[in-house]
Amino acid sequence: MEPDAAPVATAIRDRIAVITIDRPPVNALSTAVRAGLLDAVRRAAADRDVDALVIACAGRTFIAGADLAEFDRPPEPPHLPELTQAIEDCPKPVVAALFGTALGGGFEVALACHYRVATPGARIGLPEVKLGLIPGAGGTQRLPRLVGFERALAMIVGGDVVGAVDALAAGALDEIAGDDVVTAAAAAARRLATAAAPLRRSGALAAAAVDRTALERARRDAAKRQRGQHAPLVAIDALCAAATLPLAEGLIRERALFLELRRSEQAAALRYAFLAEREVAKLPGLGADAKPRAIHRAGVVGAGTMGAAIAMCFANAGLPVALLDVDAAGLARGLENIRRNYATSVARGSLAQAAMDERVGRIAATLDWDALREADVVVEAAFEDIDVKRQVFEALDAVARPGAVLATNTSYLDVATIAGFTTRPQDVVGMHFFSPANVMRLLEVVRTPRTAPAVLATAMRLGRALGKVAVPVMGSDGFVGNRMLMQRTRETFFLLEEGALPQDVDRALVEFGFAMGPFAVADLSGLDIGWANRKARAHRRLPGMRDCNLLDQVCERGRLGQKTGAGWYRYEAGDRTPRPDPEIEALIVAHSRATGIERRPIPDEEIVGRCVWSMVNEGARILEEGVVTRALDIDMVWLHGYGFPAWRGGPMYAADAAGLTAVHDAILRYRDRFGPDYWTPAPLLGELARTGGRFTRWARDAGATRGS
Ligand code: 3H9
Repeated sequence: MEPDAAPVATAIRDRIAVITIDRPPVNALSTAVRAGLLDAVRRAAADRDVDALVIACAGRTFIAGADLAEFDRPPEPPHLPELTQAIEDCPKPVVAALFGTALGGGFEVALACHYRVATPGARIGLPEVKLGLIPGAGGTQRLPRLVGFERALAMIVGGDVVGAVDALAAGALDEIAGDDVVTAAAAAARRLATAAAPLRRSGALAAAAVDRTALERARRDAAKRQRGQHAPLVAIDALCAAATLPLAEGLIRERALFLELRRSEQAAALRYAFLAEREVAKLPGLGADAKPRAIHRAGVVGAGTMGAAIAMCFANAGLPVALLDVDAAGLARGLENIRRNYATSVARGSLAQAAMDERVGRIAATLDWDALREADVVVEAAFEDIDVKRQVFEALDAVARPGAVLATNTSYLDVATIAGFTTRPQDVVGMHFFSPANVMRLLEVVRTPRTAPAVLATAMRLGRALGKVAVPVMGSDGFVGNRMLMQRTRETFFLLEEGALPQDVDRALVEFGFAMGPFAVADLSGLDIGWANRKARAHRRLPGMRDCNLLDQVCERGRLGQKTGAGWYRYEAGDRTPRPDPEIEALIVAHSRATGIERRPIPDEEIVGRCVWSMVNEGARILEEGVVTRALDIDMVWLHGYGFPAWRGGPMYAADAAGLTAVHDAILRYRDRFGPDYWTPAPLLGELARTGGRFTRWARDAGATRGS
């Protein structure tokens, strides 16, 4: 399509008007598309040479929804409900030809049609809640009339996308055609035009009765699984309107609820998170020499928990992978872990046995470095020790083919030093996966000053192919995530010695929206990791700086978390529920007494403020130092690797939303109370607070309009 060409065109074939939307990339319903489609429907309805209409799309998908780019402005006419009503009211049959992903407003357009034909691979859904919205063009009123109250609840409140076969069985589609969906839709349109039966209008169908049990269950589930989010509960209200009000009134109610959410902070944050997830893949400032290299075969060094899970990532993405360990027993354990992991998915029904066999078959376990000779990329996941890394990278340098990407999964070690163990530092990059690597979406892609642009581009594209959110970062101590986490962890320990208990800190942060509290997370991953790290970093603490050794005390008692039945909490056999433990309380209280700290009640607001703003202050330094170039890089790290609530956008977005003057003031207050060692505001934060700037905007215009 030419940039200025009309996005909607009509072709009349054998008295069927095929109206085609052509607005790359996803045929979103911009104002021009809505206007064009409304006009095309009205014209075809009035055209004596037309018996029926087909709504189709060019490109890769049917309409994927309202145009998110327009959501920062007030809605402009023609509004989508006007369009969907015009389609439903059309006196001639209107058939939707669905393929790709017919989502949100796109599926609402289809729901207003009188018949829906889809390709077998089409996926449909109303995922608005994931953007902090509800369907705003009849989706909450028409879908329950087609598929029943309970099914509509599941689809709209969960926001999940459904395949064509399931959608047909549920009644959301009328026909699955071959891949020439437009021809099939035209045939259906012709049939309807000649049939004696009246058109089936979704809105005219009888309202679905409210299923009280399903309703209560949906409310409970939403409060638990989508904790803190408004949209799912509002969606339930809109669905109740569908069951209790006539269509016209239900539509008015839906629209009012939609418009309220459209203006909400949660919707703005979720929209930011959605767009940032796409933006993060675009690397600013990479030249033409940054062409990604092809990856057909992979290698992983180290068959421990991390290495085995990374090998699974490759196998899941369809890539053959050689998994090397120098220890036969370790290799066997790694393979066993892989099998067990897949078998759990098979038992749960989320993976077919045949798919498991195929994936396991892609992983070739080996003790022989020669097996890595053909690999286009090798990820090292060996022990976190610089001498071990030296041995691995020298061996890789000797065996890997020229041009292979050599990646390290190190969490804290210097990637540039590791690159220096090879004769090809330009091919070395960090690929920092998060545990469990086969589940967590975050991948920090760590470049050094010597990493070739093409290698960075390769690692980024590979990350995406593995289903990860790959975030480009410069080598720095702890990169982005762990570096900020260290700030928060420190504050959580200080809070304990000042008066809080692990359950208080966890509760406050879970209330804030974190998936889990930091102490429960530490118990889950094992306290020995943090303990070893603390010991390794002890020499960096300057004399006189405040330090809290509670973690040492807990670990010295053999309490290493869930795996030992006790950590910051206690656990009952076979049960992962963290239970507050009087022994921990006694230990903490005794520690406060011994260190002369008078315990006090600490309000949740202070817990959250100290935990989150300490991270944001570090995030500002990370930006300032150029470890990342955009605030959204930091936000993506926290959303996809550390359970930061998406509806708060990420720490840097949340700071912007709170107002950087307020954040700066809070940090100054903490500095006055706790001293400057940990609470000196980052210069960038000070500058943005003074000039009324925002991290997210600064990042976008980095350099040119710094501070705007
Ligand atoms: C809604 O419909 C409200 C209505 O109920 C009520 C109205 C009154 N708008 O994800 P990808 C861009 S709310 C604008 O990388 P994929 C995206 O930014 C909406 N742009 O591809 C990217 O741009 P770029 C309900 C959009 O193949 C490019 O398309 N709909 C939109 O992995 C490719 O995207 C949804 O929530 C949009 N709506 O996945 C669906 N969507 O190339 C949201 C995408 O510049 N979209 N873009 O980076 C998706 O889930 C996925 O994008 C989709 C394609 C599955 C469609």
